[in-house]
Amino acid sequence: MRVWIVVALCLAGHAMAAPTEEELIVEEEPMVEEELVVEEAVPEEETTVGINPVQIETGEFDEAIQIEEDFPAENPCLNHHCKKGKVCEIDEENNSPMCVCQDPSSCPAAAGEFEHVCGTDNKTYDSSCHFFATKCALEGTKKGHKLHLDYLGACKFLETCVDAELSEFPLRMRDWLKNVLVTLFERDEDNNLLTEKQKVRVQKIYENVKRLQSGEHSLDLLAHDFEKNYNMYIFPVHWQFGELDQHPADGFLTHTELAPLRAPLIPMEHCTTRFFDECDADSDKYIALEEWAACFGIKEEDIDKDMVL
Ligand SMILES: *[C@@H]1O[C@H](CO)[C@@H](O)[C@H](O)[C@H]1NC(C)=O
Ligand SMILES: [Ca+2]
Ligand SMILES: [Ca+2]
Repeated sequence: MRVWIVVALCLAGHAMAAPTEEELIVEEEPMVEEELVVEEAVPEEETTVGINPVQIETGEFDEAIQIEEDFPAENPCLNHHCKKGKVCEIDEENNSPMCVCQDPSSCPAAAGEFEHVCGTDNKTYDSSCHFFATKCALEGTKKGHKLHLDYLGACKFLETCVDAELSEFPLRMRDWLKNVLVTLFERDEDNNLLTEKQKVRVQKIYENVKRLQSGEHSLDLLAHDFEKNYNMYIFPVHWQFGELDQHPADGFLTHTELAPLRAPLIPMEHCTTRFFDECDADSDKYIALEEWAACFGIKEEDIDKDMVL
């Protein structure tokens, strides 16, 4: 329920919605540790601590890896979680579970165009299940290595992001992050979406936001507010980084970690790709907290690693 409230608000707000599913996280850079994290049997109930509006929809698309439940006690695949694009099969020799590439034709038929996704090859896939199954089949090849899920929805023509638009992007994104946090705060009551420490921080923002009332904010107003209430934006920028930096939480965002935020945003905000590309100032393919904060206009002296937790 919460998801849709948050999402609806985002849509109404600034066309910067961020619904997404956890599976995007699984689209891997082939980093050894990350692969392990995903490949290993993950306990079914991974807790979603400090839940993120962009990650709440966890599991919605999990039908793709339904497991036969005839003999729950005896089926080694029952609690064996495979990453997206793979399914569990029993190794006959020693009756142990193993993950093998899923046949795309075994994916459930897409219920509609809204399930389509666009790959970085600019090819439309029926659903993320079809995408990940296809990517799995290419594992180990250069093509497979380069293929990522780019955005949600069918591939379409995306306008080039010009410099003037690029400079507006962080203004709206920052405002949106702040609104997401405030909404979480408002609905928190006993949901524990935020930790106590986070609540104290958001409380201040919340009181401030009551002044700058809702509605369409012009870019001028947003720019002015950022200057005037700069302090209010520091925490939301850190918070979002922490929400994304979890696979692993190492102070760097990979393409995969960023996907839950990017993928739903790209079709609506054509500067998304360029913004995050340029965010990686040293072009090492990772966005460090310092780079992230800088591209949202947070001053170096206000970057605080402890605030991310
Ligand atoms: C990607 O595909 C869409 C739809 O087929 C097309 O309109 C667009 O121009 C393509 N983009 C690129 C960069 O080739
Ligand atoms: Ca990370
Ligand atoms: Ca970098």
